[in-house]
Amino acid sequence: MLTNNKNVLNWVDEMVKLCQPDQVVWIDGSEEQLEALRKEAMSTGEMEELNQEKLPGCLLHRTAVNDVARVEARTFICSKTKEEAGPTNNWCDPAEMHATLNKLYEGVMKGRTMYVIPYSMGPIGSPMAKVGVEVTDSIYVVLNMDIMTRMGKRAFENLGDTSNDFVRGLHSKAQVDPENRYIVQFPEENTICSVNSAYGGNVLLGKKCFALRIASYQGRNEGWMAEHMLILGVETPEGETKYITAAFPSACGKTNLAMLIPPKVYADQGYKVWTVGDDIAWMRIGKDGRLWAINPENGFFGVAPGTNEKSNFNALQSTRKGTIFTNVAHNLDDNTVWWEGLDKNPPENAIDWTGKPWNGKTSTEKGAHPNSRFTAPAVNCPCISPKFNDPQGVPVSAIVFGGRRAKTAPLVYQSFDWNHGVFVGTIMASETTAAATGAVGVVRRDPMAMLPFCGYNMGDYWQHWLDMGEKLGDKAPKIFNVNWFRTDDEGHFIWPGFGDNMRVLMWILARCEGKAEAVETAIGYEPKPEDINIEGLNGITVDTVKGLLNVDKGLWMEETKGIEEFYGKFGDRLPEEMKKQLAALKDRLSK
Ligand code: GTP
Ligand code: SPV
Ligand code: MN
Repeated sequence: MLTNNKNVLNWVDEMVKLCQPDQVVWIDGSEEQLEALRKEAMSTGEMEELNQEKLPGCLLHRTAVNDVARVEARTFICSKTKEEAGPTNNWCDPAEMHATLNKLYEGVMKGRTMYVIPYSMGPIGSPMAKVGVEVTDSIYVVLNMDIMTRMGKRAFENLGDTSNDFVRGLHSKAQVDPENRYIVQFPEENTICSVNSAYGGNVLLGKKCFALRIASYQGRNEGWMAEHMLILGVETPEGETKYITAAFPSACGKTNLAMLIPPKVYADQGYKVWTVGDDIAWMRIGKDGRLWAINPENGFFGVAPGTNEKSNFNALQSTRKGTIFTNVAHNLDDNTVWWEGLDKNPPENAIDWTGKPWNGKTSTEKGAHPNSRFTAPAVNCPCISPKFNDPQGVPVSAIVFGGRRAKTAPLVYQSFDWNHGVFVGTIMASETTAAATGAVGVVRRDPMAMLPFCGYNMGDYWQHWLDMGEKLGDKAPKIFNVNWFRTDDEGHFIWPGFGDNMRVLMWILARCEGKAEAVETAIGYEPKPEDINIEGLNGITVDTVKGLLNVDKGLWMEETKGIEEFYGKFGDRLPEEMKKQLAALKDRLSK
């Protein structure tokens, strides 16, 4: 036992009685204990050790083929009332859900070990950090939580002996039965229950379940924000760093933007980019009245496919040691890993993500699952911010929303003010990706990239954004929207993206400092095409940028119909202000 906290001890006791494990192991976070668990996982085949010269400390894991992404249809917010969960969440009466779950958990760990993982979301000792305890029957979960959080005995330091302020997380892989898979948040009970999955976001309960679903609920009650946002810093040649947070839906480029390498035109001048976080931001108003952000995580659970030396050098570097790879291809020639988009030289002698022999030169099947991932320690990242562990976090100058839109959304635009910026966040839509099960490439509304992650009524969440803006007043960050994914008539991306996205960030920061001009359009302020720096870009002219910034009023009028329909679901929970904003947009479009 690592704590005297009665609330923790009582809850773990209850979980033991319910799940009936053969033994209970408290995870202290020591290297010795972790090494023993790695050895055990390797002996059972749950994990495979990779080439220790090329990839020291790296392991490979394959999940069941039916268990490769978040399962939104089986994810529930069980607040006391359906109204509180709102129209965008699956809901079930908490008592009924507990009854269903308890049947699945009863005796589920017979013959297994229960691991008790204390962890901190946020730097230990940070006023923003929060404690969680996850019990699980999966070593994969323990080893991933070690990378993704500050785990072990030190996590209890913040809690003390009497506090009840910790998030309870019960996970069992059970039989990995998709029919009985549940990912359930009980916001009022500070509790998460996950069963019958052993994949990423479904089971690393500190991540989406706690740091977004439960934390968004806590943030509303306590006056702060939990957002699906990366955090990056841009350092000028003079050594001053400005911070930007950005919310894009899953697999829409957060990790890539957070770790971008400045194009030559900026690197030569001495600009640098620093990564604070790649997926989640917790933000509160500081003593100076500005908005401050921390990354509650300690590692990156990143999309592998498409990651390469050129697209994301820093992410690739982050995965060269101490990393767990999930559902990538296994190159048997040198015992390393491969995925689509890593290089143009797929291995011939390999095992694909399903565990079958695979020849990358001749096979028409993919070697890695499109949602295959790496779990990499943040300390590995060459551009990790010196502020990464700062308990106060970093001050935010700009908030950026974005998604995958082939046509409608322009490369970049700025909101007229905070409330209009909140509106811009609520009308976000994006093409779906492989990060969740279901169809890929379908446009769906995804406000603030939080559709699958908001732990309460999304109408109230929008009101919370409005309230935060009122508190921040003129110290509020400026709000923008970007789209790297506009396509030409052949379906090719027009904008080069990746590191070149810095060209857009530079306009954004210039706007925050009042140093760039803008053109007023029906949807917001846009750069003059010549104000996006295209020096050194092949095939991109001022005219290309002009095209990327084009606002098609017809398409946008169509868009307002979708927004109206979506808003309609919220009834009287839709803030009046959003109705006004929509009416004003229609008005501007019709002029
Ligand atoms: P989650 O971890 O699911 O939250 O994803 P994410 O938002 O961090 O997305 P990530 O950066 O991992 O990128 C997902 C996919 O989008 C990868 O295949 C990238 O190669 C691709 N991508 C990222 N940035 C860009 C860009 O600027 N342009 C284009 N065309 N593709 C991009
Ligand atoms: C996402 O889907 O937004 C992820 C991956 O970051 S997961 O942790 O599976 O949610
Ligand atoms: Mn994410």
